[in-house]
Amino acid sequence: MYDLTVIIPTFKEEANIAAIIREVDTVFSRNAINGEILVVDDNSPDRTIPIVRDIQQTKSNVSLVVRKNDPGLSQSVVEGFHTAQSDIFLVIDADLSHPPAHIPEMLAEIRAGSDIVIGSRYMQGGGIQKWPLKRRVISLGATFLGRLLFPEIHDPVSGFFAVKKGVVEDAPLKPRGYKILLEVLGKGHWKTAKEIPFEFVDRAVGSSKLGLKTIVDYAAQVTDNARYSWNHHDSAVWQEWKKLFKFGMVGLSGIVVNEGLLIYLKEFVHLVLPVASIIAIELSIISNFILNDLWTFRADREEHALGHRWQRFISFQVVSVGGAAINFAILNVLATWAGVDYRIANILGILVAFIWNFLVNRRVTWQRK
Ligand SMILES: Nc1nc2c(ncn2[C@@H]2O[C@H](COP(=O)(O)OP(=O)(O)OP(=O)(O)O)[C@@H](O)[C@H]2O)c(=O)[nH]1
Ligand SMILES: [Mg+2]
Repeated sequence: MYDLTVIIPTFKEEANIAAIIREVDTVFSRNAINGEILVVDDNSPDRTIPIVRDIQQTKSNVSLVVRKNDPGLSQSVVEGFHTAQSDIFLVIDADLSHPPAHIPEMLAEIRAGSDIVIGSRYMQGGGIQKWPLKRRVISLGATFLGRLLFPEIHDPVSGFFAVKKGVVEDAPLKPRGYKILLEVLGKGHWKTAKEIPFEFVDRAVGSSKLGLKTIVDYAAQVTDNARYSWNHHDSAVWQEWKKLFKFGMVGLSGIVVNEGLLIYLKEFVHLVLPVASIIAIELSIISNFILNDLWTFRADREEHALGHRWQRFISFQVVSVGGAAINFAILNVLATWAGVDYRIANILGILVAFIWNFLVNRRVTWQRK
């Protein structure tokens, strides 16, 4: 039994396949990893298959699956999951875009307890070298769509990731298109995902297969995962959207608290408006915090990185002031300079502030360890 299986999906990679196998194998020996290299090829018409067969003569840890039906990158990776001879799978492109030097770190994170480890291009320390603008825009669009499902994950469509066997073993994956990670996140059995930054290197040789069909397939895949979560309430997507919904309900309750207190303090306590308003705003922030802490993010309570309720409160307070400033700025800029009706401008301001509040509080105030 191997420690790890590195799955390399290939189609027409004769220019890269020997180099990627060599690099991965070097990383294995330098780090004392007993690893399997599993090439899953879609019956490439070029020399990819004979090259791998040739390497197999001298390296017993290199396996090859040649697929004849239902070609596709995601399908090949899933076939790799079912063929691999270990309990940890790591998927890597053949074209040297994903540096094999990160493999030991990803393996270590899995061993330390993460169910999924993602090589991330879109977090601090990560990046993409030499991509034309068009590719960047398409990739950012795909990433944005993916983040609607997984707001916590910077790069939910990376092709460089590791998973425990148990995550995907019985998962009802519907592999199609390019973004197999999204499918694994949407339908796999996992609790913890860890991202590590890496620098994506554009392929130097060989041909790219990205086309319009890829984009259409991807949109269908996102929709399918959203639908799946609607029927599977233990899925990561459902859990995340539940938090967003609760956060929204708490926000609405805050408006009621704010308005009610304002009227009470002004009419019955006879405070002047600015004072009454400040008190009403602050108390609604406090009540929002208490409800979010006890209800919205209750499921994460054992795992808050800000362990003390006071730390979370201070963070929430700062983020809320930022949200109010965003609301104020959008209202005034749109209404004063862009001629937008102030009531509509305010609704837009509230919406943007709400999204800000949710995303930042999710990532900071109630971030998980
Ligand atoms: N088995 C299999 N592998 C594929 C298929 N399409 C792409 N691959 C492999 O999947 C990996 C990623 O494909 P790439 O063509 O590099 O995709 P990309 O990185 O988005 O685009 P470029 O690097 O610009 O080509 C590479 O190892 C390809 O050989 C396929 O249909 N079947
Ligand atoms: Mg590539």
